[in-house]
Amino acid sequence: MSYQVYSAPDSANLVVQMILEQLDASYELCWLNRGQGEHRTETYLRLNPQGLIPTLVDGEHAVFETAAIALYLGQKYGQLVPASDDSVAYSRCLQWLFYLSNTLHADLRIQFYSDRYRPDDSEPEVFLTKVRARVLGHFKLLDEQLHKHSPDGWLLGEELSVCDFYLAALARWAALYPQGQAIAAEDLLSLPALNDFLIRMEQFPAVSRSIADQSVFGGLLRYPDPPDLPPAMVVG
Ligand SMILES: N[C@@H](CCC(=O)N[C@@H](CS)C(=O)NCC(=O)O)C(=O)O
Repeated sequence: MSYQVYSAPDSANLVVQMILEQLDASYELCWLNRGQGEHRTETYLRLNPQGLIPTLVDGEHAVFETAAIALYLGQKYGQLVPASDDSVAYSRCLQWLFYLSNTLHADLRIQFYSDRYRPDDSEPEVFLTKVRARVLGHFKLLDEQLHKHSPDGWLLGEELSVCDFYLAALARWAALYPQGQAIAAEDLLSLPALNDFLIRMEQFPAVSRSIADQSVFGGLLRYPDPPDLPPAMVVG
């Protein structure tokens, strides 16, 4: 049976799609038009009461939150997530997955949608500069972690995991959104282990195929290009 992934171009569904591709799972992308508020309809809110993208539907079961979907799929297939009875490896996976979700992705949302978070009396550029510096600090920490397993390893060590696909997408968006005001790609790529990681992640067909499905015809992860679509359809 095929999964349904509620999606918008270059949104967090990209992480889910890359994982499904890597697992060779059958899935269908259900596109929502964010410009027309299709992620806020009553029908969609029944699946994801936050009104955020993505949601994965597996038969009668709907799961939201990117990290939770990643864990659900990895465990279901017994791939890309260490077995839960290996408590050390499993806790390492949870640790980095939560870091990516609760810290990096959460702060990236502030970078993408700074107007929602910025105090009314603060200068937009000053606020965004602070947020970008915070986000870059998170990537530095991740670079140090990747460095421990370089040149052939991944975020958790020797084994590729869902965390790697999540990190790859977060690095792509960090250098892209908000368009014209994102972190400079050169700043991210000056982190050597991260740069090397992104080069290797770009080689996965699961990555290139999934990004192509977002209507992206140029750079994937390192010098990312936005989807070739009207801006209203593409917001972080
Ligand atoms: N914590 C959520 C964040 C998802 C998220 O930020 N989704 C964005 C698209 S990348 C979204 O739905 N944005 C619409 C909005 O914030 O109004 C998750 O990991 O699923």
